[in-house]
Amino acid sequence: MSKTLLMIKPDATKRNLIGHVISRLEKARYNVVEMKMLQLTEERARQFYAVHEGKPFLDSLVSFMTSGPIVAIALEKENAVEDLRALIGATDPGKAACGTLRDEIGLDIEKNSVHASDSDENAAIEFAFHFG
Ligand code: 3AN
Repeated sequence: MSKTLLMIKPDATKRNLIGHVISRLEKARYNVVEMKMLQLTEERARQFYAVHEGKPFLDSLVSFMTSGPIVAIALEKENAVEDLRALIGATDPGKAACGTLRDEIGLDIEKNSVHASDSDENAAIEFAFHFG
């Protein structure tokens, strides 16, 4: 078993898609091990996306991620990180494979509904960020 971290972003919480996303995760055999709904501050959002410092989309991304509540979910399954990246699809919903979460509910490259850790190392960092 390995762990990964998923966030349901403000565009999805606003459209009442929390239950839908969790249902997709559970059907894909993920165990929810920790979960919380929260509002990111600008400082915390900048900390989370520190890797994107200097990118032209960072200010807009921080503004979006602080525009409403998010849900942070720690998940457990074999091959958790890689399988979840496959389940959510490409960053740009317009390019996400058919049937992936971002293809299904993502709005655009910024408002793409969900975040998932991209490596075991980042999963551990992001788990600590949300759950200590
Ligand atoms: P992913 O979430 O697929 O790992 P990252 O880590 O490259 O993608 O980007 C983090 C977040 O930044 C994305 N989920 C998206 O909301 C936003 N983002 C990435 N690239 C762009 C872009 N070119 N324009 C606007 N927003 C972007």
